[in-house]
Amino acid sequence: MPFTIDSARGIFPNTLTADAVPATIARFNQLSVEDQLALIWFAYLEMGKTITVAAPGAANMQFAEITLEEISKMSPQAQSQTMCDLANRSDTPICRTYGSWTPNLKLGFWYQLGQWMDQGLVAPIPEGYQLSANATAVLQAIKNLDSGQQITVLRNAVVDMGFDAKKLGSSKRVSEPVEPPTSIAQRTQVTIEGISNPTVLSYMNYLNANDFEALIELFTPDGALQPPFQRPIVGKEAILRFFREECQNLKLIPERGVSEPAEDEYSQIKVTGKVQTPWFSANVGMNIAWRFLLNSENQIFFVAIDLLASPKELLNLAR
Ligand code: ECH
Ligand code: GLY
Ligand code: GLY
Repeated sequence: MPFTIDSARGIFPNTLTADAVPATIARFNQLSVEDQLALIWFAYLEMGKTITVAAPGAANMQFAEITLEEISKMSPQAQSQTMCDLANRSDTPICRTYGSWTPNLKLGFWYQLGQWMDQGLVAPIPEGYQLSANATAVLQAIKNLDSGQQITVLRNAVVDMGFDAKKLGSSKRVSEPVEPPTSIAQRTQVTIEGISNPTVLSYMNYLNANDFEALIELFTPDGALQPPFQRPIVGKEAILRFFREECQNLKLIPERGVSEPAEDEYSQIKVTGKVQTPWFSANVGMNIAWRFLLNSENQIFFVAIDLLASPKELLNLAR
């Protein structure tokens, strides 16, 4: 029986993903919006003691600038209300604009607001704000996660805010400019213990070089890519858009892998290693598994990217 995307999702079922992340998000979503904002503020302060966030580039922030300006001119009360609206996913003009942004723009927007709150230019979380008992417990749960899982919780919380992008339609999407790929002379080549498959090596090298046009040609026309904790993105057009909108300047550091034959002359390959996001660079390495399913022509029919439960999972290459 040939593979479907659904059956492909089940390859290497022994892979242990960081379920603490969706579990924590679910608990976070139960909190009042005041608690949500204060909790993120406290979590962000706490994390700032050990890891540094990189400021987004100015060119990347041009699309959020008008909204940030607008907020900076509001009364403190209106500023707090706007933040609550965002956490509430309300239907307001600002929440609609926010909903049209890619994850990086949303993160950059909050990065700027956080700076301004810190400097007293935008309404802060009230001094002495008391988290509810539930919020205190969720904050503690976040503190107990490893740094890669912590930033994933924060990212997902930020991405989910604002008006639901699905209700806006994809034509409204706003993203940062796509930079040209790294020049051939400056590219680095990965090596992966146990893996010589040229498609898998090219996948890593093209992504590291932001060469999305070459990268997408590694996929079958009906291929799919499944980001951590998300449904698969299906088809070359959608995957290419995802690469251009959400995958610039990632650093993939694969370490080891296994390759096995599968049905219908397919092959399944699992690779483990680290990934760095430009937001935290080498400060935070996320423990990642890639689960590839390649067809007989060595094209990618499916690849899942998983955030692993623990560093121990980096050594788990069992089927
Ligand atoms: C303040 C209080 C009020 C409320 C809010 C505030 C601000 C919060 C801020 C948070 C900033 C958080 C950030 C998080 C960044 C996280 C980035 C992550 C990236 C993960 C990327 C991965 C990539 C994997 C992939 C691979 C592939 O092979 C294919 C593509 C892809 C405090 C004001 C809200 C400012 C900056 C987790 C795992 C490897 C799937 C992408
Ligand atoms: N410094 C994070 C970014 O601009 O993507
Ligand atoms: N998930 C891609 C990024 O935000 O870096």
